Amino acid sequence: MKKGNIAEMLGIEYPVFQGGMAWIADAELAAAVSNAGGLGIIAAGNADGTYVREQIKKAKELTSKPFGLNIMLLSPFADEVAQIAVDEGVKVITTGAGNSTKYMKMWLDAGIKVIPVVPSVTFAKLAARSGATAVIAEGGESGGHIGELTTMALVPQVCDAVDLPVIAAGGIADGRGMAAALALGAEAVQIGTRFLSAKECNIHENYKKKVLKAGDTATMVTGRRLGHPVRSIRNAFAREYAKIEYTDISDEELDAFAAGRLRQAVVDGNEKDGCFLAGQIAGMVNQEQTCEEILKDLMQDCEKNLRRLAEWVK
Ligand code: TUI
Repeated sequence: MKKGNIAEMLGIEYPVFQGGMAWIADAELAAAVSNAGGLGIIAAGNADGTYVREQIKKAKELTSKPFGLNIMLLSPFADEVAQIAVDEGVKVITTGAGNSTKYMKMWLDAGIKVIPVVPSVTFAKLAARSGATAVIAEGGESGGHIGELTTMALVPQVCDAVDLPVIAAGGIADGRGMAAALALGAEAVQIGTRFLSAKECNIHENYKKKVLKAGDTATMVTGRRLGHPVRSIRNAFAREYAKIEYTDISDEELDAFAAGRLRQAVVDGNEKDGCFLAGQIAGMVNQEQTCEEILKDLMQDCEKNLRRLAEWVK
């Protein structure tokens, strides 16, 4: 398959990014994806600078291939992590959950390729105006913090709106989804949920089991009231959050109710109280594989489907 501009520009073999999943995407997962030919991405999430620096150093030891850093802009440590990325010579930054404009000059001056996640055309245009290298158009099928649009509706509109490479994310787990994303105008895909099942993914085994067991309607969205809708696997915590979300509970109490839940899922594997972020595609993730197997399978399946689609043309 041809590489496309963005894969060429980043020096990666396959046009596949691994989603920068907070608490989950550590140096080991990112390096495994990069070693397998994709773009592995370390997630800074809500972690402080010390943790992020350590992970970057570890990834450099584990791979000689390019890898990225995802900066979650709602994090209290975003400013610190933004500077560490520059100091450590990170090559690619993706951003999520906010507006990256304020860091753009500093990163671009350092020669970093900056690829914001955008949930709408408005934010795609803002990213383009501020000098982004490419944008990741992420539909609401994704796990974690999501926008309102679906991948199907968002990706072609972003492709039309900006003159930048577009990476499609949200609801993509196999070669059919990847071929569909290319058809919508994207030139690469970002995959999160499928990598939850990777052998190199260090989440608690209860988390993995939950994803492997999940069906098509296993996820739900909570958090709209506070302006941060989040998709996770339905469990006691998610049900309880949904139940209290539109009562007279204060914003602070609601925030406090959700605090620390992702850690409880990822580290403790607490099935009742944890928040198990996953996308709608979880129903299609049914086996544990290495990152190399996932990428090989994805690329073979994508090519097969692109050939199948070519048969529709007379
Ligand atoms: O960021 C994600 N997914 C995430 S972040 C996360 S951790 C979290 N912590 C606290 C509250 C909420 C989440 C778990 N999963 N995906 C990328 C993404 N970015 N989705 C949506 C956006 C986004 C939203 C608003 C990007 C820009 C934006 O701009 C808003 C503004 O006002 O600038």
